[in-house]
Amino acid sequence: MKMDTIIYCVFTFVLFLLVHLGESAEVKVPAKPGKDVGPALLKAWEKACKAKTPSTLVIPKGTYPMTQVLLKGPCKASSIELQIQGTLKAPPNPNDMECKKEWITINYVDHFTLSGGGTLDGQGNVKVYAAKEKGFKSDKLPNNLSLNFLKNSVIRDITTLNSKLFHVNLFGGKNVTFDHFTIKAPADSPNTDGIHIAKIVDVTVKDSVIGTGDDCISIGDGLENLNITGVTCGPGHGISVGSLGKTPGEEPVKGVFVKDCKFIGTDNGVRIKTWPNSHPGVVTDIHYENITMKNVKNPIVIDQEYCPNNECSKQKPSKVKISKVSYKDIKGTSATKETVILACSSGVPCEDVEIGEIDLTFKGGAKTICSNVKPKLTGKQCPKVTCK
Ligand SMILES: *[C@@H]1O[C@H](CO)[C@@H](O)[C@H](O)[C@H]1NC(C)=O
Ligand SMILES: *[C@@H]1O[C@H](CO)[C@@H](O)[C@H](O)[C@H]1NC(C)=O
Ligand SMILES: *[C@@H]1O[C@H](CO)[C@@H](O)[C@H](O)[C@H]1NC(C)=O
Ligand SMILES: *[C@H]1O[C@H](CO)[C@@H](O)[C@H](O)[C@H]1NC(C)=O
Repeated sequence: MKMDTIIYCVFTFVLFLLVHLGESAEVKVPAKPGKDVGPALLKAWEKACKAKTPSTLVIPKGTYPMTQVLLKGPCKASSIELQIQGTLKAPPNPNDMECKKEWITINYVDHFTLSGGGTLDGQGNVKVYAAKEKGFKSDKLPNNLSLNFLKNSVIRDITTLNSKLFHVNLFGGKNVTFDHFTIKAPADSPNTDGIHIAKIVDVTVKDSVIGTGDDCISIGDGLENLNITGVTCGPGHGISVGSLGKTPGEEPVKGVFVKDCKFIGTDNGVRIKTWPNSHPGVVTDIHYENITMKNVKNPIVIDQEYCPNNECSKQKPSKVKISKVSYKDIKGTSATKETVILACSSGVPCEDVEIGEIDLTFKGGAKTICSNVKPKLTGKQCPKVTCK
């Protein structure tokens, strides 16, 4: 062989290595219709997680039952992706799942991506919801998707359907983004919060559609820096900070920006709720901008006497301090006359609340209710906001 042929071959080989090194290896999860895909997924995950090179696990198109799965990190590779292209179905009967576990749990992974355009069907069907209404212990019902201590991770192009409880529980970690995420459950399914987020820093939810029987997004304690943009919520109970103050030692909620969102037929729009007679807490730096309401029962709410089912005493005020809240460019229609409710705590009044341009209409006349707050008015408000 001539020298230049050898050089050419070596050169091509090195080039090949350079191109393919660092590229993610695609691994097809051997999923079979009618067979629990959980064990196959777990096996593929464990292998991918031990490997030093990044992998993409693919669950192909098709419908597969899955009982339960826990995917654990930390992983060795710099990144790992799970592409769910098909539909995964939870067991229809909650008794067939281990009650202490969630349906799909993903823990302690850095640079994780969940994508693929597929569907997670919790099968929390009408029967389960009816059982829950009749007192079936709801803490025995699994959440759909539980994401704990993820870092630098993305959940993209995934649909979750009819969870038996919260659809997504995002807990702990840093820098997680939901993008083109869809959640669907009936308006009358109890406690099926869309995404519950707590004790985490830097979260984005964007360009997503959430319809459910409880809060579309609920924000628990210890959340810092959350951006929600381009989200459509409805049916549901709106986007809520809280409820807070019920348990001792709650960490502050700091920095929530809700922008360019739509609420359609929801019970509330943007809401902050805290329990009366509560433990101390802090909610600060919460901003709402460019929000459209369509037939929303209470578009703007601060409720510091949140007390569903009379589970508490309203005799003592909430001790959760709310400050630096702004509402700008909030418009549309209300389904009740109480369009703006700012019911702050008499113990720790709200501070630094700004109301810019709002235009919320109700046939027969909209009104505002406020207590223990003196908002700064910076735009044109309809209805008029008068707080004494
Ligand atoms: C957040 O995570 C994304 C996705 O992994 C990554 O591209 C981005 O660089 C991370 N941001 C920071 C500040 O680390
Ligand atoms: C959210 O937006 C604000 C300002 O719009 C920005 O300062 C912040 O870094 C963003 N947070 C995330 C998690 O992207
Ligand atoms: C307001 O939000 C809507 C989406 O609800 C978006 O289409 C529009 O561009 C936003 N307007 C501005 C001024 O950002
Ligand atoms: C899921 O989140 C809920 C809140 O979701 C949490 O209490 C529970 O431990 C987690 N498990 C399930 C089933 O969600």
